[in-house]
Order: sequence, then structure tokens, then C-alpha cells
Amino acid sequence: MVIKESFEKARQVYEKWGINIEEVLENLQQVSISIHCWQGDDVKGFEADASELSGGIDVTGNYPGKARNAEELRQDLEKALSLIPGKHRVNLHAIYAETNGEKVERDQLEPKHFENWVNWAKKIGIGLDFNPTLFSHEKAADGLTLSHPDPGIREFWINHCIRSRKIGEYFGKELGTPCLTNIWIPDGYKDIPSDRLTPRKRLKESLDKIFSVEINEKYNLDAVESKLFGIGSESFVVGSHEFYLGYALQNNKIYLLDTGHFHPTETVSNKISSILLYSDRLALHVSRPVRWDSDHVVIFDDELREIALEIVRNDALHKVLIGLDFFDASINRLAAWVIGTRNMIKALLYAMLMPHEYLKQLQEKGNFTERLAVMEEFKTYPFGAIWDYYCEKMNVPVREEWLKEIQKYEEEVLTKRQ
Ligand code: RNT
Ligand code: ZN
Repeated sequence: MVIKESFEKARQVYEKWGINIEEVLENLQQVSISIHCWQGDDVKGFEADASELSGGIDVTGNYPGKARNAEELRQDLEKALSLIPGKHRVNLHAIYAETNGEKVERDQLEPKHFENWVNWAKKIGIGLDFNPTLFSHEKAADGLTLSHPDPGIREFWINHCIRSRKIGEYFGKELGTPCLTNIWIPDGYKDIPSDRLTPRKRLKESLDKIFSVEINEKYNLDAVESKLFGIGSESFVVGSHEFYLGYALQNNKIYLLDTGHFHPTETVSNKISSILLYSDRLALHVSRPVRWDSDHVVIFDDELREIALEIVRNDALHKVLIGLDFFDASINRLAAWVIGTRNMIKALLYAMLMPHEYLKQLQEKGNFTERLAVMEEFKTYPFGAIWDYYCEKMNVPVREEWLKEIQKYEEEVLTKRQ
């Protein structure tokens, strides 16, 4: 009752500005976030002889109860999804293949190894996205894959990426929504390179080979993800921002921006409008870098709101494919998903509850005083009341109530895993 009352009051406040709440909630409900499965098991995967996590990324923490197999991971994901308003997607990596304990090389993976995932996705009515895994593998042990000087190693990873795109195609066909298959590679050098061009030429050639296999965009969309540095690749990363932005634009691929892959004061929010002038699509890995590409859980901070504002005020919700990418093993892993995803949705709602046309006009007229004044006042408008109402309407717990569900699940399910 209190929720409804607060909502009605809040609605009036926004309606004074011509903001139609019904329309806003309708639009919000259409947004599908791609939730990364790898938060559930610390990016380990289920390969028969899984290697240690490599590639210059790292997960810290040892909170009990991580998923030990695909079944547990799906069960955990389902639980988390039940606490997040709306219909979302799940993002898989090649290392989440199910091979019945049999060793299947990554360049031999087939759609059938993801059949259980597809059946599950059908059952709960969601779409799937995909990523080839070019790390945690003996052929990536020296931190080079698609740009490796050894043609045999390049070949192996090229084939893995082609296989991955076919798996994406299979997801798209089966689930009736195109799969975004995103290529991220760790390639780089710890120390200052004597040649930056040659590895980049090789990466370009490898990508050309991977994409020479035509796949209908109705089923599979291709993205490439850039990076600035990693652990062990502090001085040079082959697939940098300029490299992939250029590649994507020239080859009609989707560029993927990860919020943790830039200089600490450089923001992804400021890049969205520029890229959308030259590309009709853009993909995101929303993450949270803390001093480095640390992949902390997404919080409701200034940059998250700014990203949401850039998507909403530029009418780009249908152009930007929003995915998440964080992995924290020091807290309950389901809670991490719920916190991060609810924050992403919350930020979009926040962004939808602003008089963008009015604010744009103020800027056009040079009225920067009022622009700043109104933008600041909106920060404390009663948007929480609209959010609470939305959660209730979508049949998910309101405010921190969801945590009780997680605590119960931890007690009944997670603590029983050894
Ligand atoms: C690494 C990239 C990449 C990975 C996942 C696991 O820096 O962000 O997206 O986090 O593919
Ligand atoms: Zn990423």
C-alpha cells in the first residue's frame, strides 16, 4: 500500500515535467540485459582438464558455494533472475561447454555441447549470447593467441572463433533472438614492444579469416572488444581501442566497450555518442574498475548513470547491446549478479525519468545555469518510489527484500556444496 501511495505522489512530480510514467515503465520492461554466467563460478568453466584462469584477468576471494557444474550454474542463474525485474539474457563462454567429461579441444566445439544450455534457455524463455575463450589454455600460455607469431597457434584460435560463431548461430536459430558473439583476446606484452605493427597486422588477418565465414545476422552478431592493459600486458595490448574501433567500422562489426578497459579517468559514457554517429550498433560490458580493470560489481555510481543517460537521451536503447562483466568471489555470487543487474536497470530508469528535450534546449540556448540547476535537482527527485513500484509490478522483491531470498538459498543450497 505504501509503495503504491509513494508511487502516485512521485508520478505527479514527474508528470509536471511531461514525463509519462506508464510509457517509461513500458520501455524499461523491453530492455534486456545480457548477464554474464562467469560471475557464478569465478570464470572457471567446466572443461574436462580446466586450466587456471589466465589472460591477465583475475578473480579474488573464496566465498563458499560456487557452482561446480553447469547444472548448478543454471540453478543459481535462475534464482538470481527471479530477483531481477524484466526478461534478460545469459552470456556464455566456450569454457561452459558440456562434454560429459570427455576432452573436446576448443577448435572442435560444436552446438551439441551447448544443447543443455539451449534447452534451459527455451524453458525459461531467454536469449543467449556467446564468447570464444582465448585464455586459460596451454595455447595461450604466453599471452598471445590470434596475433601469435606461430601460424599453427593462430590457426587453432581462428578455428575456435569460427566454431564459436557457429555456436552463436545455433543459439540464434533455436531461441529466435540473435546471439551476440564477442571476441576478446588477451594478447599483449609486459614490456615495451620493439614492434607494435606486426602483431596488429597478424590480428587483423586472423579476424579477417574468422569473419570470412558468412553467418546470417538474423542469428549471430559479431562483436570485438578492446582493452588497454592487463596483468602481464601492462605495456602493450594488441587489440586496443583504436585497433578495434577501426576494425569494426571498416568491417561492419559491432564494437564492444568494456568500462574497465580504459585509463582510470577516461569514461565510456563519453564515447557512446561518437561511436553511434558512425555505427548503428554498439555493445557494452558494464563493469567497475577500481584502480585497475578489477571487475568489481556494478554499483549505482555517477558513471553508470551517465552511461544510462547517454543511451536514453540519444534514443539508443535499440542500438546498444548492454552486457555486464564483473566477477567477485569475495561475496555471495548470486547477490553479485542481483546487485549489478538491478543497478543497471535502475540506472536506465533513472535516465528515463529526466526531461531530456527540455535540458537539451537549455544547452542550445546557452542557459548553462538552468541546465546545471535542473540536472542537479533531478538527482533527488523521487525516483526510488518509481523503482519500488516497478519491482512490485514485475513481481520481484522490493528494495533489499531480495537479500532474504539469497540468504535462504545460501543456507539451503550453497553451503551444502563442498
Ligand atoms: C577481459 C574482458 C573479457 C572478460 C570475459 C571473461 O578483460 O573484459 O570480456 O572479462 O570475457
Ligand atoms: Zn569485458
